[in-house]
Amino acid sequence: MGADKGERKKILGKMFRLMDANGSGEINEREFLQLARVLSPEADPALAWGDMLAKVDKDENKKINEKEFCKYYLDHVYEGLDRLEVLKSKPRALAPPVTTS
Ligand SMILES: [Ca+2]
Ligand SMILES: [Ca+2]
Repeated sequence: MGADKGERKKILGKMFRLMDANGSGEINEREFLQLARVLSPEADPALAWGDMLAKVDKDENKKINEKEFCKYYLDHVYEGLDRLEVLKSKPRALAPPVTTS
């Protein structure tokens, strides 16, 4: 992976905004579950969210803000980003299902 830390931070910021579907500045459980269904349909999203909170939610308010998100992924993980990168090319994967009414 050739990206330096500044570049990674930029990518993480984009990821975060992508995950933060309603633009509130925090990722809540609902936003995460929506994303988890797209990224890992085979995994248990509720478990994944618990795991995410345990690792990333430093102030334990059950939401992930950009600072928590970037810090964790800069310090600990990068592998997952390849999967998240997919969303940049398929942003519609995140859109809520179309309701016909
Ligand atoms: Ca949000
Ligand atoms: Ca938090």
